[in-house]
Amino acid sequence: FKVNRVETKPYDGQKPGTSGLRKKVKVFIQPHYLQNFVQATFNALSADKIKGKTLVVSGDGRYFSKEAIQIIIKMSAANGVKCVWVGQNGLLSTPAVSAVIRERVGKDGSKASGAFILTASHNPGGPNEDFGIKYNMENGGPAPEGVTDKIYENTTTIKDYLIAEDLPDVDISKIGVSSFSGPDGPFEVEVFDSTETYVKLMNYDALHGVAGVYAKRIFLEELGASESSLLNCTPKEDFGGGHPDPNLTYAKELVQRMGLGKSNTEGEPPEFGAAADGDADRNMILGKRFFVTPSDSVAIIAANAVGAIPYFSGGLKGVARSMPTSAALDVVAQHLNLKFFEVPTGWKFFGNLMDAGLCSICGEESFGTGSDHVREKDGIWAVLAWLAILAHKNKDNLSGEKLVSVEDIVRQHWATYGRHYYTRYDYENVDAGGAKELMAYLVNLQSKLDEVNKIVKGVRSDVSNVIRADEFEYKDPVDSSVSKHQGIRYFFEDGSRLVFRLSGTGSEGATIRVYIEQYEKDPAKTGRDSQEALKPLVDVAIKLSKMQEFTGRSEPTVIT
Ligand code: VG1
Ligand code: CO
Repeated sequence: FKVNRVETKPYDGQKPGTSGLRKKVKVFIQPHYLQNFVQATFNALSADKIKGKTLVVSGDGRYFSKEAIQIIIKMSAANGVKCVWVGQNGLLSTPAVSAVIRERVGKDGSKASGAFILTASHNPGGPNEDFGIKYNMENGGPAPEGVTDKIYENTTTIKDYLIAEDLPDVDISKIGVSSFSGPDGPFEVEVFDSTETYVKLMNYDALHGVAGVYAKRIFLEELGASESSLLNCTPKEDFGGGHPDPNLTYAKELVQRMGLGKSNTEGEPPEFGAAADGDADRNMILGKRFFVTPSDSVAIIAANAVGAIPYFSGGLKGVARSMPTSAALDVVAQHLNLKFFEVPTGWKFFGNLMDAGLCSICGEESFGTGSDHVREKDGIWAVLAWLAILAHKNKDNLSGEKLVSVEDIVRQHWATYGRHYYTRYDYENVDAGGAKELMAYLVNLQSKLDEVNKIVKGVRSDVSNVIRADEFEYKDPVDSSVSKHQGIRYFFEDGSRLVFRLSGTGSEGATIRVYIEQYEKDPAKTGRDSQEALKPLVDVAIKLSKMQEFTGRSEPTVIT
């Protein structure tokens, strides 16, 4: 093949957000749009990460993925990449890509140096919905801000990109190697089984020992034998028209089967249910008629990991959570005397801690949970971790007579550590100007606690005083890089907290997220309905932020 240099002009707004660049498909299919971003990425990386190296390209299979994969293959060839690995049909979950970068070894003994992941995660797909792309580094984790800033900078000045236009399209539906010859020598595309590396890793991490009993039972006997245990397990370009986001709103079908929805008429629900998002890095854990809050989930996994999960038998190096995630994990870290870190929203901040051996388990309130087996959050891993814990709690009870249920485990946890009532209100697709004004208003207000408390007391006299407020800023303890403006926090005297931030994953308008949290230590009071328990704080949050004035919204779009 030959290398073509194609002239182009910058597009506005190619700034990677919390997790890569996400835009409407209509935006992505504009001439040179994807190409600009891919070349900007190549240019942001040093030559030793590209020339003669292997890259992974795959994703969640959403609409436009197939075309995008062919373009990236041709651009990789032209930029001196030696080999591109593609999961069969272009499908690899986000954690699987991470596993492939870290574990998979090519025929010549070399590993991949990075990956383009094609996903917009929990955002809907299809011709009128979202597409997305992000770059992961050689550690298997998302590119750090230093790199994404550089990519963005490059997109604003780009003049041309390199592509091998005459390279034929590769059939990505068939496993095998295609070889080509270019100006720099041979170039290969290897299509491989999407599940191989990841499944091997999962076997090692979670299915050893007693967990295997449950895994076999659930994944082989129940799931394997009866298709009815699996919902929506055929990947579709538009996710069946739904929101591929595992929460109580969008995973309706599962929620009803677990006895949580309104129409629970089909008899006894199963003991355990779980859902994942489009790229399988998120998870929702459900017990029979019971929802596990993601912030509790990571705390419970951390509290039980040693003993229940063989991978952690040597102990935990430390734990970490994103800033808006509840402090349930903090309490576990204190009790177990573990290193603890609070990072900004988004998985890219956990990777440094893990690479430095400071963190074994981490999570986010947004249905993300993971460990240092890869450098992404991992939905299937979270499910296996829960199954391992269930198995462990029931290890003397294999007849299942006195089953310790998901609900029992959570309630026991609350009894030991106290409960963090938690909810998140999302105001999606609000006017970007209004959202900015709201945030600016809160930043300003944050420095005037007297005024804040006057407002708080005016709304609800039964809510305690705000004793501290700030705009969250993070200094990475490993590389000392600083991330500013990561959300506004109001801390209350009784340990409650309100957090406001703007989403960085949307593709239209702005999304305001309000995170509401209240700590209850008294075991007699940990069993309340969370929306009811949090009502006073919710009222305060809405009034304090002048939500209705700034956005015109009287109700959130989604409550989780
Ligand atoms: C959201 C979540 C964040 C998560 C990110 C990517 O970001 O809040 O916790 O890491 O999505 O998840 P934001 O900026 O919209 O709040 V995924 O499953 O899209 O890779
Ligand atoms: Co995702």
